This record gives sequence, structure tokens and C-alpha cells, in this order.
Amino acid sequence: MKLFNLDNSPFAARVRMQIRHKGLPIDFVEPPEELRTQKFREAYPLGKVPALELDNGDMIAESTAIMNYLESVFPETPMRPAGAIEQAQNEMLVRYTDNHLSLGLSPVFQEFFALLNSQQVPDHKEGRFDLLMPELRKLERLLIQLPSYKERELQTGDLCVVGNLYYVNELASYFGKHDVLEGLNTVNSWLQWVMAYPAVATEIDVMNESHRAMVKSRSKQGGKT
Ligand SMILES: N[C@@H](CCC(=O)N[C@@H](CS)C(=O)NCC(=O)O)C(=O)O
Repeated sequence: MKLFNLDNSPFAARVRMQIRHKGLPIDFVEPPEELRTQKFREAYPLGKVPALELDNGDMIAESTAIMNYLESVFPETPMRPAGAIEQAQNEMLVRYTDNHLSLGLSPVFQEFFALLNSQQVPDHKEGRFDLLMPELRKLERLLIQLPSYKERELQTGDLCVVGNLYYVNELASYFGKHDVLEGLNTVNSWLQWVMAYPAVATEIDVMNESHRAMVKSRSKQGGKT
């Protein structure tokens, strides 16, 4: 099996963390097609990565579909709980990331790339980053309400949250925000717990290096893509 992925993609990083944590025999490869081209869109079922290519050539798109498939096919070191309520609780973290956190993060990304391209100084007061803050407070409430992570193993929901949360922290500084997780005590202690897993820490590092290299190269080009 092959995982078509990009180092700086949080959606790919969550799958790589799972593969690394479970020790699965799956290669990580960059898509040979250039991003956002017609060829790229045609090569993958939904025109995005990550995409998992099976040995028979079948392709699975969508990070969460891939993660569920891998849990079904490789049940050792389970990262998706067995019980109905535990499954729903894990799923809440997955859905929180894709339906709440990512939606708040997406306009921040757009603004970030606009800033990078125009080399403008961010407007710290009116930035879209402020719209993201309520989404972070939602995570605090969710983690308080769910049974403590300390009583369970690492799950797919944790991987989804931590990959996207990396970008919240990373982009914050460009918008003049510091300590965006300040006061979110449960989020902070959960983050410490999740980052202590080597598979998580390694893939966050990979994402960080790749993201920073991209920023550096765009800045050198005077913001031109
Ligand atoms: N919902 C998708 C999101 C994947 C996604 O947005 N991938 C980005 C990279 S981070 C991509 O392939 N973008 C290329 C494009 O939109 O042309 C998932 O969970 O896999």
C-alpha cells in the first residue's frame, strides 16, 4: 500500500501518525502530479491528498475514511474504540476537528497566504484569527465533558485534533497572537499527553519543518508562488 501525501498537510499527518503508531507497512509518497492542476485532480478520487492506494490499485480518499479502513484491516494496536459510546466519543473529536476547528482555520489560512503573497503586515485587530478563538473554547468544553483521556489509549480523534491544532499555534504568531491556548487548561494538558507519543511528535516535526521551509522559500521569492 502507498499513502499519497504531503509533509505539510494536517490531513495527511493524522494518517501518517496512525500508520507510524501502529507500525504498518505503508510507504509515504509525494504525489507525482503538481498540486491544483487538472492532472492532480484527475489522479485522486476527490482531487485531494491524502489518498491511500491499495495493492490492487484501488484508491481511498478522505483522511477519516482511510483511518477507518486501516483500523478495520489492521486491528492490532487499536486506535478506534470498540464500545458504542466510546466510538461516538472518539468520533466527536474527529467531527469537531473537521466541522468546527477546520472551518475556523480555513479563513485564517486564506488570510495567511494573502499576507505571505503580498508581504503585508497583518492587521492584528481585525484578523480572522479572532473567529477561531470560540472554536478553541469549544475544544476545552468538549475535553472536559468527555471521559478523561488519561483513562484511555491514543485514538484517531486525538490525531485529527493535534494535527490541525499545530496550525492554530503556528499561524497565531503571524497574527500577533501569543499563547492562544492560555487558560484552556484541559486542552493544554491533553496536548502534553498526546505530544508524548513518539508517532505524534515525529509527524508534528515533519509538518513543522515542511511548513516553515515553504514560508521561507515564498518569502525569498518576494511572496510570489
Ligand atoms: N477532507 C479532506 C481534506 C484534504 C485536503 O484538503 N487536502 C489538501 C492538502 S492539505 C489538498 O489536497 N489540496 C489540494 C487541492 O485542493 O487542490 C481529508 O480529510 O482528507
